[in-house]
Order: sequence, then structure tokens, then C-alpha cells
Amino acid sequence: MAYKRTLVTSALPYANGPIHLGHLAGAYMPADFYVRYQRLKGRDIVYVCGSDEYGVAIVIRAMQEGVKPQDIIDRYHPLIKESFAKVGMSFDHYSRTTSPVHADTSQDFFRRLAARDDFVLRREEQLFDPKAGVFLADRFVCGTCPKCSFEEAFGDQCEQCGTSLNPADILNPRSTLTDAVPEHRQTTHWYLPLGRWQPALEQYVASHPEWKPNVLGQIGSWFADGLRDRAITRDVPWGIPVPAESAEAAGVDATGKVIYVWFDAPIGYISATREWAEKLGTPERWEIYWKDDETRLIHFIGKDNIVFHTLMFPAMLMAYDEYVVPDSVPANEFLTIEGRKLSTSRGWAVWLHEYLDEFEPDLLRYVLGTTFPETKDADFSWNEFQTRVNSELADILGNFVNRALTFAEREFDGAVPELTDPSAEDRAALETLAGFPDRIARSYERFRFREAVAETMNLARLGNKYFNDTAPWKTRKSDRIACGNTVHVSLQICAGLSVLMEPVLPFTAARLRAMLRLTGVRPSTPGPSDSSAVGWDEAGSSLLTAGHALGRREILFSKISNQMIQKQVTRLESAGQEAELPYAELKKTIQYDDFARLDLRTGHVLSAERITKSRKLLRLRVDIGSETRQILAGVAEHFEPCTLVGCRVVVVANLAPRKMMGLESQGMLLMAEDRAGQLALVTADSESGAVVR
Ligand code: B3M
Ligand code: ZN
Repeated sequence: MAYKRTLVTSALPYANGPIHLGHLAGAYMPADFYVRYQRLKGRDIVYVCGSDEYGVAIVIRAMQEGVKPQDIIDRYHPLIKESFAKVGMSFDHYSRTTSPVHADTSQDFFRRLAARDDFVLRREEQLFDPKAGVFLADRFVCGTCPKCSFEEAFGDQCEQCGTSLNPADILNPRSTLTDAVPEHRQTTHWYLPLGRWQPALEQYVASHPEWKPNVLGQIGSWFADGLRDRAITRDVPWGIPVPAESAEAAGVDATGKVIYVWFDAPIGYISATREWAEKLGTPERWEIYWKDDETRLIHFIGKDNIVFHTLMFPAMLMAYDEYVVPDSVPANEFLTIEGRKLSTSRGWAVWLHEYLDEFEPDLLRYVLGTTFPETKDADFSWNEFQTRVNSELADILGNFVNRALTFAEREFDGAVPELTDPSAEDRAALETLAGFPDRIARSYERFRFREAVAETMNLARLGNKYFNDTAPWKTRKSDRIACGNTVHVSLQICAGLSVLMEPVLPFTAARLRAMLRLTGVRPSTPGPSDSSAVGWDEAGSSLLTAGHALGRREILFSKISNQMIQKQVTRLESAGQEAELPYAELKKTIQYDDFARLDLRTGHVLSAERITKSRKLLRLRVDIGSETRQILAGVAEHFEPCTLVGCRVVVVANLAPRKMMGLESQGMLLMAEDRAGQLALVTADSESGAVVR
């Protein structure tokens, strides 16, 4: 289907902390590349985002600090907004979900779905904290995960195995507010019966075979499990109130009841579009971006948000029955930092605002662009950052531009020389340049941003190679025409680059155009598109006329020293250590008899394999002397299966069998987990079956 306009969104970041590189590489930078590229193509595109300011995580943060939720969001919203602006995020509008327009949009949505009988009401027991006097929704509860036995699982999700949970699923629950053991109390909530939408959603997803495999994979396992009702209200003191009329019509006392954050947050995209239209003085204009079939809606998100954007929000939109549904949801996997899982609580993160105190935004845009976790997790390391900046940005792109401009300056009075009787090499270079806009565009159109970045750099590589092959330092004396041709063609490549690199390197592109005195290029930032200006499609033709006077030459990229990198590595490591919490407190004393009830044996791992549909679990066959056991271990993200085969491990042999993913696990392996979440096998160098005590 040919679309007339595109609406792009990036996940709304929670305003309970600053932005880090993991956020950027997931949902923000790729979207910005895409939107800037589309603007250069002259397409009608609007890009909205904003801070997600409700939800239990913000309340908990406020309680920990002894301040109000409002104080938290008023601290982080401006910080996030500012660091986004500095790194060149080109939103048409950046909103916040505490805006009045958003409360209005969300309540309207709720009212309409309630009136159309799209919700069900349920009265049921929920966990209640008697000390704090509040119901314990979501992250207000923590305790043991019923799936993987992780002891710090939250009421909405286990961060160890990724399972999404309800507070009632948690074993040995505690209140995160007061540590109290919760009581059960009756309360009433609205639910969105997602199951009713499963056939429509299945059809919808089936119409998008082009979605990324990581996205389709997750959706597939949700469908296989069957979609369940999702509570969309909460008894928490922070959020958008449930509309009074809906409560009245349902005969429910809605005092203290708010709309669940994952119901209102995606509606935030609509609210932000409304605010954008108001800001432009055309308040109705938001509607065509949401209600016209010729709008293409694209959500850029991280992988932890897939279900909300591909199932829950589409179901809400279908239920409302007036809005378009997302056409694409290019979700990224996670970014690790120096090979370790990013963890804000452990201080293992690179914060955007801190990065920006030290380095130029474009360097990060480029390096992240080469490393986006598009199909699998990817790693950011400071050494790679240095290498990419020094040997790609400086040595290839910067060097090429500098050589072309230096020659123009010294040999041709700082003007573009004529192209006279071009050689085969000159013509080939111009022809290759002509093919680049389409070549890079193909990657952008398919959300292959790493490829787009690599192709962009290839144009600079082509420039360097051409420059070397035609050796103007030789022809400058012997063949002025050939020398002029080299400089002419090289400058055309520079001009093309100054447009084509704009999505990735917008600040550098502007500097390069100033050096070339190239004007009339369509901006990649928001604003009315000028169809007469030079845009993406023109970038492959010769943009500079012979005789055109160039501007002042500057160095585009300076190299990054080892010392600068060492400073960053040290900072990261010391932040990681400062935040290192002591390991879990020692448990209560037990008697020898308690210990003696455990039967620990040495086992020999005979085989290890991945389980389809599970990212975490490995299925092991372990010989424990008397018999062979099937053991499912949640270590798939830590060990390659083959590295476990042959290991001598310690097995809890008398643990009651448990079913996971339809398979029985007959025991458990002992592991040590360090602060970084790194696992080490507990091994014993004796024969299978040896008793461990
Ligand atoms: N704030 C969750 C997150 O940052 C959430 C995204 C909302 S998008 C509508 O992971
Ligand atoms: Zn778990």
C-alpha cells in the first residue's frame, strides 16, 4: 500500500532517571535516522515522543527519596528533553504524559471503550499492604518468581527470566514499600479482555510477514499461550483518574482508582500528536495522522515493549474503531556495555548527559549506528568507540574531505575546478556517486540502519580510493586538467556526502556544507518541506558548479586519545563499584538436620541444548551416578550449550520435579552469581554420584 504520510513514535521514556546509551540504541537513534532520512526525501512525516510520567516505578522512586512523584518527573523530564535535543533527536514534538491534553485523550479513550462494552469488571482479592494502607500493584510487590525461582522478581515481571507476572503469582510476596507481608483484600478493576481480540490480532500480525523475526517470535509465543484479560486500572495514588461517568455507569466506587500506565502511555502518542497540531496553530491536523488509512504508523521500541505495541495497543485502537493501527514496530534487542548487561541499579551504564559533557554528539550517533542491536544484542565498548572515531570518522571520512578541500584551496584558489574531458575513472566515480542515494535508501526503508551507516561510510571510502587512484599530487604539475578533474569529482562526492550523511551525522553534515558553501539543502529537522530545495534524491548528482567559491576548511573530526578513553572506562568502573550493593544478607541460621535434608550430588553433563521458544532455558542431561536426569537451567544467556557438556557440576538431587515450558526439570545445578549478574558453575572434580556435603 502506498502511504501519503507517516507518523513515527519512539517509546516514551519513564521520567524516573536519565537517558543512557541502551535507551538511545534501542528506540531513539534508529527512529531519528529514519525520520531525518524521510524528511530529506521530502516525505510528509511527523515524529512524536514524550516522557512517560505515571506508573508505579516513579512512585517507588519518589518514596525512596522521600519526595513526591511530581518532584521526580519535574527533575527528569527537562533533563531527558535537553539531552535528547543535544544529541540531535529531531522530534516534531516532545510531550509529557502529565499534560492536560493527555489526561483528556486517555479518559476519552477509556470512556469510549467502557461505553462500548469493551471492558470487563472483576472483583477479586488483591495484595494489600497493611502498613502503608495501599493495594500492592505491579512493582509494589516483590518476591520469588514462580517460573525460575529468582528471589527478587517484581509483581509485574521477573527480570531474571523475563516472564510477565501478576502480583498474585509471586511466591513469598513482600511489599516493596514497607517490606510488610501483604494481606488479601477485595477490590474491583477494569480489564481489557485481550482474548476477544486474538482472532483479529492474529489476522493483523499475519498481514505483516515483513516484521522483524525477533518481533514475530515474541508475538507467536503470546498467541500460543492464549491472550488473557489485562487489568487496565490500578489502586495507586498516581495516575490519570478513571473517568467518573464510567465508574458510575458500572456502579463502582472509583475513589483512588487510576488508569494503568500501560493503558495511558501509548495513548500518549496520540496526545503528543494533538499537542503538535495545536502548537502549529492547526488543531485538527492531528486527526489525519491517526484516522486516515493513508497514514503509516511506525513505533520504534526496545524488545521489552513488544507485546504492548503489537498486541495491547493495537487491540485498544481496534476497539476504539477510528484509528489506524501500527504498520511497523521495528523493535531492537538490548545493548550491553563492555560485554556486560546494562544495569542502572548497579551503575553499569553510560549516561547520555555525561557523554555529552565530553564528546560531540555525532561521534556517538555514528558509533551507535554501527552497533544497533537490530537482530541480536550488541555491545558498546569505549575502545571500539575510539577505534571507530579514529579509523573511520577521522581517517576515512574526515581525511577524504580534508584532502579534497586542501587541494581545491592550494591548487585552484579555493574554487571548484572545471570538469574537462573526464577520464574513465572520473566518470565511473560520478556514476557510483549517482547510485548512492538509492543504495542507502534501500537500507533505511527496510530499517537496516547499521547497513545504511556502513553504506554511507562506503561513499567516503569510494572517495578516498578514487583520490588515491587518480593521484592529484602527481598530476598537479604534469596534467592540470586531470588534477582539476580529480578535485572536481572529489568535491561532488563531498557535497553528496554532506546530504547523505545528514541522518547519521547532522551536526557534521552542516559543518561540511558550510565548508563547501553548499546552500539550498532541505533540512532534516521538523518544518515545512521545501520541494524546490536539494534533497536526498538529488544528492547523487553534481551539486557544485564549476567556479563555485568554497568556504573555510576545518578539521571535521579530531582523534580521541587513549587517555580520554581510559578516563571513561575508569568512570564507568568506579560508578559500577560505588553502586555495588552488598550481597544479599545472610539467611536465618538453620540446624544441621535442615541442611542434611538436601541431597547434593556430583553430576556429569552429558548433553546441553537450547529450547525453542525459550531464551533463558537450556535442557541438560546430567548423569548423577545412579541415573540420568533432565535438568532445565536458566543459563542460556550465560553459557553456550557446548561449553557445558563434559562439566562436572553439583546437582540438588532431591528437589521435587517442576514443569517449565512443558518439560520436566528433575533437579537443579548450583551456580554462583556475582554482582554483575555473571554466573559461574559450582564444580566438583569427582565421579558422578559422589555425595556433596
Ligand atoms: N515507558 C517503558 C520503558 O521505558 C515505557 C514505554 C512506554 S511506550 C508507550 O521501557
Ligand atoms: Zn523468573
